[in-house]
Amino acid sequence: MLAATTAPMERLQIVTVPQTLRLPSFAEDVAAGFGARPKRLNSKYFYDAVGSALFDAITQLPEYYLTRAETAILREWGWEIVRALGNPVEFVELGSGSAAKTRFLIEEALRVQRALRYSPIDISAEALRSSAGSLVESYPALRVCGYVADYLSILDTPHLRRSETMLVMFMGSNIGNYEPAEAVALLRRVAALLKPGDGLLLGADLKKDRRDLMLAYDDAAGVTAAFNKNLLVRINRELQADFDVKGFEHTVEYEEKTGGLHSYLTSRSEQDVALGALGIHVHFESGERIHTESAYKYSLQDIAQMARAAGLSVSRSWFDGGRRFSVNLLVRAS
Ligand code: AVI
Repeated sequence: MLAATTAPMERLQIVTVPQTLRLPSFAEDVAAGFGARPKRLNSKYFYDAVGSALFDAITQLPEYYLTRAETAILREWGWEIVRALGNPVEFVELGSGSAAKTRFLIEEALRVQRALRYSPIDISAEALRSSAGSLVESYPALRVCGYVADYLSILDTPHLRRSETMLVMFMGSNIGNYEPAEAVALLRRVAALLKPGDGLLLGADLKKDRRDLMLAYDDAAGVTAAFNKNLLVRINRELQADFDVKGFEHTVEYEEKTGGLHSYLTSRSEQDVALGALGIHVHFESGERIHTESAYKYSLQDIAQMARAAGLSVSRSWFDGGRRFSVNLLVRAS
């Protein structure tokens, strides 16, 4: 039990989880991606300091409805969401970022239980320290145990094994940036963590009119284009490459059948680029595309199917007023 007078810093713990699995380096991934046909770059590399700031700007754009719609759901239905599993509950959040939207759930949980433990996981120590610090300042009955870690690696460690009822959150349609088979594999690993009675809260963007989707990923002000092209700026800086960033265009394509919104960097002309650190030259034909991101959109049936394939089932779903976005409570399939 937390004494009401416990100082904020005594309710905050940050653990840095060492990477056990050796993941390919940026250089290795870039070399493999440019060696592949079609050429590709992994969207996880968007998020250097500039890319993270550009993503924050994207979330404020009039065309990018996702963050606003998810926030509206948590604001309106947070009370029902935190009561859906039974209390007391504790929260774990995969890829917590600023944790701004999580506040709605924290506040609701603290209405029905005296104290709450929240375990945010984020790869950025800076984002984690700043969000966790401000949360413990705001809520005297909140204890935060944050993990600086890649959320994929921490799933296989004992850090998240809890005896209390646990609500694991994976919000913001981050699931959509995984290929369908990878998304199921990821959910299966989360499912392995869940005890009977636990839940996974999954934010997932919904299939909708192609024009709205294309605009959300190719906004009029060009912020998403800059976010995409920043990958080339990063490669120039970190891998001593000589990309002429203006020589590439941000292009998007929506594949209705799969719900895949694909982003590319398309070469405006035939050109050769040197990647100094890799000791290679990469040739681009005019119009040749580098695939940089897929953002999958789902029907309710797609979400149910994905959950089922991971050994989970959808217990409840909540929507914003325009039914553009969904927040789903997944539980272990019995
Ligand atoms: C982080 N992720 C859920 C965003 C999305 O909507 O797929 C990334 C993004 N890419 C372009 N705009 C936003």
